[in-house]
Amino acid sequence: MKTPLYFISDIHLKLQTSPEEKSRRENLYRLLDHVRGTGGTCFFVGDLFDFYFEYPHLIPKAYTDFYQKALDMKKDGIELHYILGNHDYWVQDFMTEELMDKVYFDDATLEVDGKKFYITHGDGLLSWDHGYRMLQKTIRSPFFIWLFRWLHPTIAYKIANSISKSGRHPTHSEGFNEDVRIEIQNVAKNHFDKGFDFMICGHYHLGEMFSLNEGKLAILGDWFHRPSYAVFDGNDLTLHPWEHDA
Ligand SMILES: [Mn+2]
Repeated sequence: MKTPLYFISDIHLKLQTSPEEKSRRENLYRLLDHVRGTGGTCFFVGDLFDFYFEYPHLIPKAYTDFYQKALDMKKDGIELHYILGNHDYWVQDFMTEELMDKVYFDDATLEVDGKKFYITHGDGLLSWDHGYRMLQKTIRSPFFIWLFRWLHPTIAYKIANSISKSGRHPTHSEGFNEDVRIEIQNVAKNHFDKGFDFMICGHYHLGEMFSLNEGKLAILGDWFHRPSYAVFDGNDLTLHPWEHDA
């Protein structure tokens, strides 16, 4: 796998266009152009789309410019890896065969330049979140997906859009974030004890990096408030803000 490896998550490309969304995408595409210039590899660590549900013959049109960007990157030999999140789990062969080089329906583990990576979107990791894990199991089950696919796409996307609009991007209390930090750090220490060097996690929108035991944990940020990315240069993993005017 070609270094540098870039990791971004929680971009939540929207189904609805707006001036803000346009400028968010332009900013993202500047980073993707940068990645392209380095000849490295790009990892999307979940929730790339605010909602993605693919049908055997249909894909959502709201992301056309992204598809184009991804295909251009692939043409230049940039490998695209996609760990699915809780907003974009429902991919089919357009995503797995056409757009991405590799799609991970579960956590990803890999070894590059002698370093071992554990990469996860991270939803369902919190020990107290039993209700969420049950919901996750349900909406990822083949039966649920089969059932949802029978809805007319306009209705399916309307439902998804209203759910997405209601509970989106709550700013968590500092107390909650601190609980999350402790919890994910414990998960990471476990992986480091088993020989992993780096853990990369999305979903919690923190944009923070921690050195623990013998390893490093990156909890990636979202692309609403402070866009950021993590990069592995072949030796070390670091986290950086990606500014609009950088
Ligand atoms: Mn998520």
